[in-house]
Amino acid sequence: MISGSEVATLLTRHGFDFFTGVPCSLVEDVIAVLETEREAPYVAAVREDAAVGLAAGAWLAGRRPCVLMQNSGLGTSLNALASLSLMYGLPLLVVVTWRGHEGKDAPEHILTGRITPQILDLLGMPYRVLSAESAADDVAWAAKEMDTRMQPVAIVVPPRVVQTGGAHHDAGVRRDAETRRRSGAGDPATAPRGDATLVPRISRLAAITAARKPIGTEPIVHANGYICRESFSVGDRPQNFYMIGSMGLASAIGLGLTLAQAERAAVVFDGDGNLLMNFGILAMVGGLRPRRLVHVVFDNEVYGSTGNQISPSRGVRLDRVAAAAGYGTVTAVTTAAETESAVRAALGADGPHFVLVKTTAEETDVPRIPYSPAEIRDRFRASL
Ligand SMILES: Cc1ncc(C[n+]2csc(CCOP(=O)(O)OP(=O)(O)O)c2C)c(N)n1
Repeated sequence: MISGSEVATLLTRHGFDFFTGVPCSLVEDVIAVLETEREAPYVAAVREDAAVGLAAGAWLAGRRPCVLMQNSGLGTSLNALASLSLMYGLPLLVVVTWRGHEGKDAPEHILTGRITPQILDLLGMPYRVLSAESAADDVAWAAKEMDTRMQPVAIVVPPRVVQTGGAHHDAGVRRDAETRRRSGAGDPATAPRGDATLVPRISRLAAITAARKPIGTEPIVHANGYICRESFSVGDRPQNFYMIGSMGLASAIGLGLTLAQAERAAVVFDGDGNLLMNFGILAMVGGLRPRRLVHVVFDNEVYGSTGNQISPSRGVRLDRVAAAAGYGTVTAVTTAAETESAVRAALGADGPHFVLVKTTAEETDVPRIPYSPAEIRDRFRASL
């Protein structure tokens, strides 16, 4: 195996000087190093296609860009790659992780894993599969190839080629401290107005536990990643829809539920990264104003499920954006008691409701969802 910092060094040595993307745990150690690059720190993009757009702008302005993404994000960025990078001929290195490699992975990765090389072939993007032995050659090849062809090329990263887990815990602790510092805890003079009350105090698990208390038989649609898993560990029920893929779409599913059954409350347990990937949903909710939608966002200011990379929510009050978009009620809370009473109030009144729960980046060791996607689907639908 090769370390994350060795990969980062290879990239910078070959002149890559603009890094962006959406994280995948297979390259968490690489991103952890790139986030601390002095000259050009990794830019957290809200979607993979936005990252491809950023890279286009960076190349036009004289940089040598690299986008890091999970292969699920190849789907998200197909159009940006086809009708921006490939059409204009904008050089770019896409580092794509290969989840679902050899059919061994969580269900959401299997199909995309099987067709990852074909997607690149269909797009006409040359690629190499990274190996620890050939890594230096692979990066040199990519740098040369994208310049001579004037187009995007890819390096595909299978599991167990780049070390992972080295940066995970430290990053969470470091970012919690940084969050407190930036939010002005103990330093009211530097706190942005109104933000001092939003110092994270509880873990996401404590927040999910509190939010679950007032919920009876109402359906909950969970965003992918640890939000699903921690809520499952608090208590499983057929009315829990566990989104194990399709990052960003839990809110859309919840909106669909309330549009189809307007009298029934529907709760969404979202993450900041998930919401940012589908930010336009706020405008749809604001425009459609479904009365019984309760949109709860557990905002730990990081992509917790993939290694605690900083998320853009750090600098944005998501609750204020929701208020501006037209939600009926908007609350921002930081304690378990406030979380419980905000969700209780939302369930008992007309909305649409938005509850922002600021949480720490702490993560609990919880099991994966044991059900197949079809089981999740069938018991959830029957419960409605
Ligand atoms: C299109 C796509 N890109 C990347 C991923 C990898 N991924 C899975 S969960 C996750 C982080 C979710 O972040 P957030 O919504 O903030 O929840 P948290 O894990 O922090 O609780 C990411 C990046 C994915 N599943 N799909």
